[in-house]
Amino acid sequence: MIKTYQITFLCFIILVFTIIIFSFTALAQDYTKESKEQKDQRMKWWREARFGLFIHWGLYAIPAGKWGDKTNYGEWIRHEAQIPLPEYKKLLTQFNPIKFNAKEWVRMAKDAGMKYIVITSKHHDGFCLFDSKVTDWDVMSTPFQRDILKELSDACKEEGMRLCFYYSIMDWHHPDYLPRRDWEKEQRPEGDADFNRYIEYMKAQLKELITNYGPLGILWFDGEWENTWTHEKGVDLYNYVRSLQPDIIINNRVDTGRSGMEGTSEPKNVGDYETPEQKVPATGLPGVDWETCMTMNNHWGYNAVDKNFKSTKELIQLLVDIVSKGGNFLLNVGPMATGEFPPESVQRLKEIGEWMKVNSESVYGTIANPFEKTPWGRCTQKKLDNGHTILYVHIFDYKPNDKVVLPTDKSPVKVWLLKDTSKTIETSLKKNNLVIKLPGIEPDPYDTVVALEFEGSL
Ligand code: H79
Repeated sequence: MIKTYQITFLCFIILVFTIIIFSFTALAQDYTKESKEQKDQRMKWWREARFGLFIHWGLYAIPAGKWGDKTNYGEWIRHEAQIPLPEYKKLLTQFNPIKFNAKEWVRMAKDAGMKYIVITSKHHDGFCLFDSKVTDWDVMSTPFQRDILKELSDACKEEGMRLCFYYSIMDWHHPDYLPRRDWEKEQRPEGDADFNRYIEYMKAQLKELITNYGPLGILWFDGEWENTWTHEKGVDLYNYVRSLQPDIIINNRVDTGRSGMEGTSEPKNVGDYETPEQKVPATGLPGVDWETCMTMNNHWGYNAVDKNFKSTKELIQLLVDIVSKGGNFLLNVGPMATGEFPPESVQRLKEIGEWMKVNSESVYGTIANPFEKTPWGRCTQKKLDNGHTILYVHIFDYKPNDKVVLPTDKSPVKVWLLKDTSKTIETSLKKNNLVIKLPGIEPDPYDTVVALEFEGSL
């Protein structure tokens, strides 16, 4: 006879085993092995967005690029000017950006036509723009004492903007991070530094970022190139972040193996997209997702004397060039220590927004140009549900009454000018080319866009 207590005991054993097995499968979940459909679903918003705002902000905004008699520093100032940690820590007492207004920042991005914001939750100097319970090296230790990322997170939710965080793996402040900078090995001896303990610190912070400010769009890692970071650690961190928010997007810098500023990785590397920095790949990166990040002037962090800003025309044409090659554009602003964007950046965002208001449908949700050479500008295209294709012809150098030639022998079913749909535009086929006769209108100062709808693909 089986006794009741024996049954109870058996049930208990089965329960324990089930729990053990379940927790093992949960622990072992490998998010790098998803199907193409699953990844397509996760990347959907990002592929449609095409345009985002990068924000580099931290203590380095206070010196604004100046240290001693040099003025060409940015967010790397502590390393480049070799500022000892106790000296750099003094900036903490000066951080008080009373003009910071999260809503204004988000509105500026939104009005510029940007669909996501990536902000430095922690840059290489280790300073955190959020209220972190695992360090005092954060905004709550400054006179400002406001959780900047919380305010941004609330503003983004209100405005329908995707919030994303940059997070540096390299950390010039945490005692457990290794290696030390060459120049500070004596000032900051390694002592009993333990890199695995540093990884636990990162994981605790990433959990804070995702649970207190999320759901997030992207985790944008950086500072992964020092020899303490390995492929295995990258895979583990990727899976850890996905386990906290399965649909989050993570850039390729979570892993090793990046080819410098070209930003591409090897197939074995994890990460959802490639990250060219300050450059646009000549013919895009076919078959993979990628995003070019770029500064508006020569620095990521605020530099008071750097007035070498790209013009609005250059910025819009960069956006169109990148999108025509199938990439996203992450354009940087380095806010000042007051909490405001530099006026040059504000003006450019505004002007980009005015162009986007009329032309954004030629950017959002479009895919790469079908043609090889378009000397007059760029093309983007969009597939419609009915099988039709809209081709957006971006004419950078518009001359009224001029002709633009497309290398296709297809005739469009519809042609229109985005900035003035009342204008009729004639097209004709000549020797396997489609010729568009431009109307005699005032050209757009940045990029005049003509849309053509075709049956089927090009
Ligand atoms: O966060 C931004 C940069 O701080 C970071 N990535 C972007 C998104 C970055 N890390 N490394 N690099 C960029 C390239 C390294 C450049 C260096 Fe230098 C050359 C580091 C020291 C000499 C650039 C130039 C920074 C200081 C001077």
